[in-house]
Amino acid sequence: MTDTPALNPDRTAFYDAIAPHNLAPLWERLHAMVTRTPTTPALPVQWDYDNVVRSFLMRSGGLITAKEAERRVLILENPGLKGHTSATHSLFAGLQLIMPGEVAPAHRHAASALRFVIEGRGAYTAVEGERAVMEPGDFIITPSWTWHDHGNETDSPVVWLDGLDIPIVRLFDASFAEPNNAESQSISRPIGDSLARFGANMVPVDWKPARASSPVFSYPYARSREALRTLSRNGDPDACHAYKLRYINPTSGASAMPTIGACMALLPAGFTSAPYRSTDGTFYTVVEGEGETVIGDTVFRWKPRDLFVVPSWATHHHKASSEAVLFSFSDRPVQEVLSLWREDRLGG
Ligand code: 1HN
Repeated sequence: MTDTPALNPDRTAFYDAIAPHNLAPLWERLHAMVTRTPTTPALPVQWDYDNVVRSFLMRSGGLITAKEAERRVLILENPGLKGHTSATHSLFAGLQLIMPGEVAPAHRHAASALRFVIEGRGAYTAVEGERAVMEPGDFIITPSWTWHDHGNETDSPVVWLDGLDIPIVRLFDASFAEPNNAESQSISRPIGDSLARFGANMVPVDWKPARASSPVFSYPYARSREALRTLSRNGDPDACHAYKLRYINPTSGASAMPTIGACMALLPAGFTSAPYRSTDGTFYTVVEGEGETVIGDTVFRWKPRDLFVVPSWATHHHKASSEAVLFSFSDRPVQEVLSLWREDRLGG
């Protein structure tokens, strides 16, 4: 590849002449578009939940009700993508607050959403007629076009991380949304029903999948944590990932939702990961422990409930000062299906 040709008056006049006809010269743009390695406007960024974000979130609780807001969410917006309402180029992240006695009304949309419970316990998300009661560290999905509403019948605020594929839906101009007639959808199945049907390495005999996403809506933290604890006792950690498990659709082994992949990792106390990069810009939140993540020249020190972004292809490593648990999500399943996903294990 050669450098972009220098501007000259004849060429400028030519570009001006063709522009009204909806024509443009590729040779002026080619090298910015077809880069040798990934470039992204997304920046490494961190949010301190306990000392910064939490008080703003609670203030928003006094400004607007969940009902009026429809969803009372503070957007975790990447400073390199201002105005884009997204945390990475392809994924939205936000923190949703639901106060005691509130309901976030039922709706459905083409976008898929994950919830990861940050603070408080006992609120619920209802998905397709089944409530999931939320505990810190639980991973809950609302797949594309499924009815969902949230409610908090406890006496404390509840906060969760929302991750949505909104920018992917926007890329394809494929957004649909619909409100439900009822504020809360009617409950047709008892709590725990989907986990009993699909979460015991069994499925109901003769069951056929109706959609690509997981029929399990709630992945309780207690189960994920126990699996990681056992893994960490049974073998050596991976050099780049330590002990890392991927949330799956148990009926297919694919990611829980086709557009968003999510994982939980346990880093032993004192563990330093080998440098790593991958094409999926990744959103992290800290569930347990303290440590730091070094992204290029940026060092983020973290503690429970902190949130941070590792942009696409940014070389990074983690250091855990105490035993730590990290939850993360990215667009990796989309990139894999499109044969775009790549990783580099540097020194691991
Ligand atoms: C949404 O519908 C929810 O259903 C949460 O809880 C966050 C962010 C952008 C667009 C729609 C929800 C959202 C959202």
